Amino acid sequence: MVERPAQNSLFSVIIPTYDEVRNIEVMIARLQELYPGIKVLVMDDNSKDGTIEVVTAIAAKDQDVSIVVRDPVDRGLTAAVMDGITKVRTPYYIVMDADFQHPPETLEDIMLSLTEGADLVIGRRHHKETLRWKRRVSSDAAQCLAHFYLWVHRQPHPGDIMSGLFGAETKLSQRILGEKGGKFERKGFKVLFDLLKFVPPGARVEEVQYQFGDRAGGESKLSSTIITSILRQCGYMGKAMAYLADTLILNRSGQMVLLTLIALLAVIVLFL
Ligand SMILES: Nc1nc2c(ncn2[C@@H]2O[C@H](COP(=O)(O)OP(=O)(O)OP(=O)(O)O)[C@@H](O)[C@H]2O)c(=O)[nH]1
Ligand SMILES: [Mg+2]
Repeated sequence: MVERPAQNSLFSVIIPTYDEVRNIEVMIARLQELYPGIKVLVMDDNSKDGTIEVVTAIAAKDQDVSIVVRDPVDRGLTAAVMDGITKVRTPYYIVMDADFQHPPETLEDIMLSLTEGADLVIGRRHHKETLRWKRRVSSDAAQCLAHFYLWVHRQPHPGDIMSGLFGAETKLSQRILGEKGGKFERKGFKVLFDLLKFVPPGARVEEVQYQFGDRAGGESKLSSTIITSILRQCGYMGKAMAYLADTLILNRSGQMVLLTLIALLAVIVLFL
């Protein structure tokens, strides 16, 4: 628990949701128990399972909680988080999933780093034993590729670029979105990668470790498009590769092989 509760009101937690009725109420309650006074902003993409009704009912009684139900035409995890960031009115925000894979307790470390002057704090997944091997290979390949891309462009390249748990100074992020938001992969899943591409020189980027757990309830929303979506985040070459994969109608395994090959190439260029 944060020792100085007054600090909590400096933070908004942005939770993107799609069909999270089995998690969201417990998650909001847990956050408020740990960090009384913290703001919670749920960015929902037209859930059909009652998530909207549950959060709307909480928000009606609690001014610290709000929900935005987004335009269905613009559905996307990255788009939801981007819109959330532009709506934040507190000095800092933290993005986290609804399904308890990001432990609410880890927010305390992120909050501390931010109040001590960090501009962007990234939750680095500690254990990934819960991932099946196929997911782990594609996750590692994507990390390598993103790492290489950021290294080439002399941008910060922390250990877990694919993390969905991160916090930042609000004004800086809003400035990045205002200037570069058009270059973000709105329908993508990895908004942190896009943010890192445009973090200004000298920005203080830090990491905190956390234990990546199992989804508490409900279903994963990750789709097979994630691999080409990450490729599309890697400049013109990446976009061309993604186009190639889509045109050749590669299945997910084919796309995984392609991504792994490109990542391998990146590692060779980076280290040899
Ligand atoms: N607003 C919005 N939220 C989404 C969308 N897709 C996923 N989410 C939310 O984003 C968070 C992460 O989604 P998950 O499906 O858990 O993805 P993941 O954690 O990478 O995958 P798993 O490890 O399989 O759970 C959850 O809170 C989801 O409800 C979307 O299209 N729009
Ligand atoms: Mg999840």
